[in-house]
Amino acid sequence: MARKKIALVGAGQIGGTLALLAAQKELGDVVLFDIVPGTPAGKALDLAEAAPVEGYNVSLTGGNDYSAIEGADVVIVTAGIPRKPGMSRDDLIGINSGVCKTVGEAIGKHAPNAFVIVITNPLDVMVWVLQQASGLPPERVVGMAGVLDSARFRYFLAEEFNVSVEDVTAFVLGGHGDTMVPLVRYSTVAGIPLPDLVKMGWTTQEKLDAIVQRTRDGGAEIVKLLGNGSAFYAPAASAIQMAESYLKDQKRVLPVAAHLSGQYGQDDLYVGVPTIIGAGGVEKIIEIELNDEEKAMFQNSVDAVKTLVDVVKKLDAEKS
Ligand code: A3D
Repeated sequence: MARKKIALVGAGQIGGTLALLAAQKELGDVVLFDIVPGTPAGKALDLAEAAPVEGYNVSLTGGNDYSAIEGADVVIVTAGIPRKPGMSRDDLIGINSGVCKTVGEAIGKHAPNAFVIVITNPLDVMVWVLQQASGLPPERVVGMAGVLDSARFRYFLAEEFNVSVEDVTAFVLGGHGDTMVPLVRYSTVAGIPLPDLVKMGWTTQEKLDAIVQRTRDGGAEIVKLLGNGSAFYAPAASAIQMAESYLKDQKRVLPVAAHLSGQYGQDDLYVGVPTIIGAGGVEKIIEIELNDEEKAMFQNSVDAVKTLVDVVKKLDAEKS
């Protein structure tokens, strides 16, 4: 069986980490693309030279020409600029929407059969831009955010309860921004919902509320600590989990920014929802029941994403 091909558009902090993880898991041959001369080829060569030590049997190459991504099975997009301290994800919209349009067109031309995972911020609207520009079917273009946001939530909960991260499941809905909705009711330790754990005295409501807020601010916490750039290890690990589920048809249930066409009462909008990811891409969007409070929080998050879509539409209209 021929090896799969994984194209990484953007060879920065996340791009390089994606390449390492994809190689270590032997998901397929890896090609890095970037507009900066030398960077993708340099990172690819460095990682290829680690192969004899790490023992991975994949090829790693890099280039500055879009022909490099030709025929890719998976494309992961991190092209653009990251946040600096004091910036919100939304401040990136002007530059990154232009980048995602160019990248989308290139994917449509060179890798039209790929499963595409977008990471560039502001996430939900960037996936929307890229899908439109690519012409690929929406079930094969998704955004990575929910896996990361849920992972942060899981890590904080595991720390609080002093249990393995593996036994904590958590759900985060909505857009990847300050309005994201960590769903306490649907988050558990070994199947025990968080509200029950409060009743059992494992934690207090105040501590749980603080963890929810820390999850919402998870990206900013790292941006502040790093001082120059944003998180990259956990974002890369999260996108690789999505790519693996697609490539191996694992049918993992993962929260991703998926294209809604009627689900959750939304139309032609990308936003974070639980999905099943398999060989068909987004094979199913799972519509969970929300109570009134959760519905209001979800709607607030959806409205924030819609506002950004309108900003992009306005920018486009000004250009044409
Ligand atoms: P960084 O290390 O700056 O890498 C971005 C790379 O994109 C650089 O190497 C650039 O040269 C390259 N680039 C810029 N324009 C183009 C273009 N037109 N074509 C190809 N490559 C280009 O950033 P990073 O890797 O830390 O972050 C990448 C993106 O991911 C940023 O927009 C972040 O905000 C975003 N991000 C998202 C999450 C989510 O959870 C959604 C988390 C962390 C970062």
